[in-house]
Amino acid sequence: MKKSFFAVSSVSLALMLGVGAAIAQDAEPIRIGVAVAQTSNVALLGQEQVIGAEIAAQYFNDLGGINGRPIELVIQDTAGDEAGAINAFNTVIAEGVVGIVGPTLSQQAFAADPIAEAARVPVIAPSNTARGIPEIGAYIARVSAPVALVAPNAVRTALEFDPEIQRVAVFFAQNDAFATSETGTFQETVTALGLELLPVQTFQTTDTDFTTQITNILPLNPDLAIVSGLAADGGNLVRQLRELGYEGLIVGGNGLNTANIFPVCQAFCDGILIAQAYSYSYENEVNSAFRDIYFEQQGKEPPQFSGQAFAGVQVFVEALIELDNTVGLDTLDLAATRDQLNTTLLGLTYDTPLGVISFTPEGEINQGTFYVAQISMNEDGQTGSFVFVNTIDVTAEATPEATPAS
Ligand code: 1QQ
Repeated sequence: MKKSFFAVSSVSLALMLGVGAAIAQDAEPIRIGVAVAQTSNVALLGQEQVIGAEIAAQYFNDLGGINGRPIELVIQDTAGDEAGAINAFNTVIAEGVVGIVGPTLSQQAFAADPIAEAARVPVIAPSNTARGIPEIGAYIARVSAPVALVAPNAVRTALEFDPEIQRVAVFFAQNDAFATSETGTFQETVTALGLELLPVQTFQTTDTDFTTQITNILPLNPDLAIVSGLAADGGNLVRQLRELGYEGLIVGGNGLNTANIFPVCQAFCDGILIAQAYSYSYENEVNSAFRDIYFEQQGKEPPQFSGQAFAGVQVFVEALIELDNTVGLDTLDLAATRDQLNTTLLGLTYDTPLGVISFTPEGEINQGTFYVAQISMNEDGQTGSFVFVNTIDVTAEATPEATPAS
C-alpha cells in the first residue's frame, strides 16, 4: 500500500512527528460547524459523518488543536431536505464558526452552500459528489470525490467479475441531484463499455414499492442492475429486485454506501458492488490512528462517510494552523479569518485518511486512489461487511512525482 510523504504541509509533518503543543487551560476554542443529517432517512448516511468529525476533533485536540487553542465542533442537524440544510447553515454561521463541514446531500448543498458563499464562510463538502458542487462558489470545496471519477470503477469491476454482462438495467431517484448526476455517469459508462442500456427506470427517494419499475425491466433479462438512490429507497429496491427473481450482479451508487442498508435489504444486500473513495486499510499514520479510534468506539472498520468527514475537519484544522503560523489568528477578526482560511485551505496538501489530497483553485479535490467494495452478508442475514475487491490508483498514472520515494 502506498505511503507518500510528498509535498505534505509543515503542519502534517509536525502532526506526524507528534510535536503538537498542549492545549492551554483557558484557551478560547475555535469553532468549526458540522451541518449534516442526524434525523430523517438521510441520517442513515449522516450519522456516520458525525462520528468521523468527532473523532477528528478529538484526535487533533489531543495533538494540541490550533497551536494550543482547542477546536470545538458546532454540530447542527440538517435533517434530509433543503430547508433543513439552509437552517443549519444559518445557525452555525450565526454561532461564529470559521467554516462548515456539510451538508450530507448534494441536493441540500445546491440550496445551502449559496448561504455560506454569501456570508463568505468556507464550506468543505464531506459527501457532495454531484457534478457542479465546487462551482457553486469561491468558498465551496469538497473532500468527496465526484461520482464522475468514482462510480465508473464499480461497473468496470462488475465486468471483471462477469465478462458476459451485456444488458444493463439502470434505476435512479429523479428527485435527487446526486442520483441524477450519478446515473448520468453510470449510463455513459455502460454505453462507453459497449453494453446495452435497457430503458432507464426512475423512482423517488421517498418510494418504498418498486414493483412497477422492476416488472418493466425483468422481462428484458438484464445481466447487471445499477441503482442510484439513497439508503432506504436503494436498499428496498435491491431487496425487491431479488424477491422478484433477479439473479445478476448489482452495482449500488454512493447513496447505498453504508452498513445502514443492511437492515433494509438484509441477506439480499449480499454481493452489491459499491465504488469507494476511502479504504480503512489505506496505510498512513493518520488513517491508522483514525481506524484504531473508530474500531475501539464502534467495533467495526470505519466507512467512507466517516473517513471523508474526518478529512473535512482535518482540512480546516491544518489550514487554521498554517494561517496562525503565517499571519496569526489573533490578528484577524472572524470575517477575515473565514476569508483567509478559505484561501489558505485551497493552497495546502493534506495527508488524510483518504490519502494525500489537495484542491484545484475551484475547490475540486485532487485524490489519487479509489476502490471498489462488495457487500458480504453473514449467515444471520442481519450483519455483514464491505470487502474491498479492487483498488484503482489514479495518481500513479496522472502524477508520477506523487508516488512514494521509497
Ligand atoms: C451526494 C451523495 C450522497 C449520496 C452521500 C451521502 O454522494 O448527495 O452527493
